[in-house]
Amino acid sequence: MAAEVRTTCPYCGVGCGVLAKVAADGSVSVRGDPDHPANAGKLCSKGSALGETLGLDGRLLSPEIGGRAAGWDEALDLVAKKFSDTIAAHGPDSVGFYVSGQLLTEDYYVANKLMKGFIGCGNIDTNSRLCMASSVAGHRRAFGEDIVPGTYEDFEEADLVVLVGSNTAWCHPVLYQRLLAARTKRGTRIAVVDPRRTATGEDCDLFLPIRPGTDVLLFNGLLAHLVRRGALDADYIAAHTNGFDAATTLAAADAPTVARVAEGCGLDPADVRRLYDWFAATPRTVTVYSQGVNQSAHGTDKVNAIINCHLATGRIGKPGMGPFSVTGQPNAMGGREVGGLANQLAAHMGFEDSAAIDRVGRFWNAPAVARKPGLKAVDLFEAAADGRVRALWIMGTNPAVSMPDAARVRAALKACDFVVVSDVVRTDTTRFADVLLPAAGWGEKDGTVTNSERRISRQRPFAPLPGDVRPDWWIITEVARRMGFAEAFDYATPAAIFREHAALSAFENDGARLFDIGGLADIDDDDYAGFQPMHWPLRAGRGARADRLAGDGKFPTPDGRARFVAVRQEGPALPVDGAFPIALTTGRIRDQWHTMTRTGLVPRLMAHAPEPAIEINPADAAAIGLREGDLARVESRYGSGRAKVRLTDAQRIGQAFLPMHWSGRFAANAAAGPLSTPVTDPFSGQPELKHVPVRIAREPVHWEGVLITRRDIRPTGFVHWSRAAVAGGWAYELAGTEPAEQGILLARRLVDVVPRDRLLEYTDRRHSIFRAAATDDDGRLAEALLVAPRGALPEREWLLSLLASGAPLSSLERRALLSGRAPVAMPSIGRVVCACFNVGVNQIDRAIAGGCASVEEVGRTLSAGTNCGSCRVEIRGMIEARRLQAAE
Ligand SMILES: Nc1nc2c(c(=O)[nH]1)N[C@H]1C(S)=C(S)[C@@H](COP(=O)(O)OP(=O)(O)OC[C@H]3O[C@@H](n4cnc5c(=O)[nH]c(N)nc54)[C@H](O)[C@@H]3O)O[C@H]1N2
Ligand SMILES: Nc1nc2c(c(=O)[nH]1)N[C@H]1C(S)=C(S)[C@@H](COP(=O)(O)OP(=O)(O)OC[C@H]3O[C@@H](n4cnc5c(=O)[nH]c(N)nc54)[C@H](O)[C@@H]3O)O[C@H]1N2
Ligand code: SF4
Ligand SMILES: [Mo]
Repeated sequence: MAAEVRTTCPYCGVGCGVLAKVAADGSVSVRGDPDHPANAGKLCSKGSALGETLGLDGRLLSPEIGGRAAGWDEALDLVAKKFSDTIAAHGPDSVGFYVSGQLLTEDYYVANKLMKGFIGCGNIDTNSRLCMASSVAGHRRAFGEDIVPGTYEDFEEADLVVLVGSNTAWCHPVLYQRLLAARTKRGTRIAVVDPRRTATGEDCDLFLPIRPGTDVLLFNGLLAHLVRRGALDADYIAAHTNGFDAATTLAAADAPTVARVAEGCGLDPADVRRLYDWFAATPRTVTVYSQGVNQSAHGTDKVNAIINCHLATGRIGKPGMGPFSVTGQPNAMGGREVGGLANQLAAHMGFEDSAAIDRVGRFWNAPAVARKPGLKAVDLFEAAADGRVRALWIMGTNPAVSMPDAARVRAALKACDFVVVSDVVRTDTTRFADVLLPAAGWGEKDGTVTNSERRISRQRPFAPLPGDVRPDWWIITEVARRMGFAEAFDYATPAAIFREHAALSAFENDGARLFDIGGLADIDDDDYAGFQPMHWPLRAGRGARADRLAGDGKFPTPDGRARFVAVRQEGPALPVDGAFPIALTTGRIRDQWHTMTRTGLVPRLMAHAPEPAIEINPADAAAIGLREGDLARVESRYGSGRAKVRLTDAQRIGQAFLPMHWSGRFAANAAAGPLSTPVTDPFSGQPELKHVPVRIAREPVHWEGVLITRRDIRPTGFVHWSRAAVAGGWAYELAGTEPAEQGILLARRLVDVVPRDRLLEYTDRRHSIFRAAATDDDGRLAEALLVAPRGALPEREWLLSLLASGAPLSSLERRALLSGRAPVAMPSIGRVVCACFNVGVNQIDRAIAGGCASVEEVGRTLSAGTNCGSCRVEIRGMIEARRLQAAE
């Protein structure tokens, strides 16, 4: 049996250690690494399904030029020539890179060095612009450098954890489970500030359903309250900070009373007071924030409003205390360290300081080093649209889906003269590539990532590179060599790149930059191979050091003091109005990762939420005339989309939520990107992805269909379709506004390729019902298509079980096919709640009815909730609902 390889999960910023093992048949199994300090052996539903995402279906296996397969030499020569020619004709500002937190630090480092050092332009930006830019800007304003002072242990050593705009239960599940475990032990209080009652908000001690965009007011009110109560650390403020008076004066004017805050934030004054009292009285307080804070037109101010409260109480960098920005992507932090943002240079040095620019230029031996920031993501695509940027290289991100105003981004990709895309699979973005470069994916890549708590870990390969696939660092350095920069990009291994990156962080660094990993500048190949997860900083010759930063009150500003930033609550950049009356927010669901390129392939990850759904409050739905399961049309000023309606009182009246995940490869038109606004925060350039005014209407659906098939197809011509991976193939949901007879004709085209003699068909014209089924050579189910008027489709669970079983059909089953119904009744497990053990809502219901009165008892009976724990909140809700029912 092959040995287990120690690597890191490629999903969220928790950065869990993973042990991967390849079996003799090539299948890969994973388990949590018990020795990794981030997760101590735990994995969430996504992490534990990693082994199921590694098939070669859809993989890019060779370079392509204009859609035809090409060799590496030809593709690399062309990329280098087009970039060089464009720069020669139009200057360095006419090219750009758009990169990603999916890249490893070594990939990121060479991409940044090529653009900023040798092309001599700042035009390299990253999808972290959509993710962490406001935190970066807020940290730099307050601390002078982009530092996250705390560690995950602070979650466990705190007495109060305030989660702001963070659905930690679903988005950082293993960290959340650590918090819950600590709560059981020490009685930690958890407060959640989120407009929606998320899974995180379901299980907390205080839930504040804040009016979207008003977090500055809430935290200004807190600062004013701390002043009024005298709950300040006056010594700390005097010794270690600047700007206290200006910030508190503005906060007091902005948020003079609890009543005013409650009114502005749409909250119950008693809840606001409770939060303030808890905060004032609890030294060990951690305030955790992510996209509800960052993705806002006022994101940077939100970050500083939070940090101000921690500075005022001296609660930074000490056990159980601190503001804590949890990062999204596996290597969002590594990208920030190398300078992957257009307004950063490298190794936490910026463009403000000409000495720093010279220093980086000297270190790289790069005479052309960029002297000014480049274009940030939204502006970069705008420049591609209007011809200022003529050659664009996209690596490891899917902007045709994930950028705001995505239709405009697609138009920009079409308009741009030369578009290169490096990706692992085909995506909505690769369709626009002039040159497509097949990159190594997780399990093949080799390098480092940094998680939310500044811990550097290794991603290690355990599978060979398939086809002609190459790692990103290799692709980038090959292009650099061909552009004439061979000497500066002469690396044989990722370890060599890492050493240089470490050396740059320490270069002429007398302690002014906290990001210093000079202690690793001489790491040899063996130590790099065996590298154990470590926090930075790791200075040369410093030996043991504290894991937290700024605990001594010293900050990387010129005078060593942290800065209060005076902020004021601004009105919404884009208020709702009569034409677009609903405030739409977008974000994540439990088992999907971004544009679904990996998690969308795993049946058990699709089962929790198989269709794209817009969540709205029943009162709004009633006013619009929408019922559960209807198809809604959602329109903003930028674009439109369609999704199924999910009614929930977790959503407040006047607000709606759409997941960001469903790309054009998974649904006709259900992406959040085209609806979202490109309005950005003035300091960070981060777009306001959490708020856009929309209107919602009911689509008059006349027919619905479902196609269960082994084939991977892309339906066209339908008003709506979406698909979910199921065991053995795919299930396509179809819906249309045309009369049902027309729907039948349209849907029937999907099985046109099936040989006539294979296809069994049944038509009931009077009721507009159509059914078709086909078996393959071995007599196994290959296709089943059911079409019926709205609401009249039979259950599909039986057909799905036939596809999953892969066994030849019995004659009884074959005869039953056209009824669409099982020949013998089978109990349905219902919608899957526990993705780890594939346990459905009906099974849990039955277990509760049978006497299970706690989440633990359900776990003992069905195993549900006993692995990653992400579904425990939902199970608890079901037990609670049953108890209330019984009491009525
Ligand atoms: N399952 C899963 N996990 C993931 C990811 C994934 O795709 N899937 N992606 C990873 C990445 S890259 C990221 S960046 C993180 C994101 O992790 P999170 O930030 O936790 O996730 P989101 O769902 O984007 O947004 C969080 C919450 O912000 C709330 N919100 C909206 N507007 C406001 C507001 O004005 N104020 C406040 N206080 N809250 C508001 C939303 O209702 C939402 O519940 O998740 C990471 N983890
Ligand atoms: N409306 C709305 N939009 C959002 C958000 C939101 O909340 N709402 N959130 C934003 C946030 S926080 C984020 S982080 C972004 C994420 O948005 P994207 O970055 O577009 O999302 P992914 O699906 O993670 O895309 C990563 C791509 O990289 C490829 N890939 C994976 N590993 C590698 C690799 O090693 N090398 C290469 N070359 N390719 C690789 C994958 O196949 C995939 O196509 O979305 C943003 N967009
Ligand atoms: S919490 Fe889940 S997605 Fe995040 S790193 Fe850990 S296993 Fe991966
Ligand atoms: Mo993100």
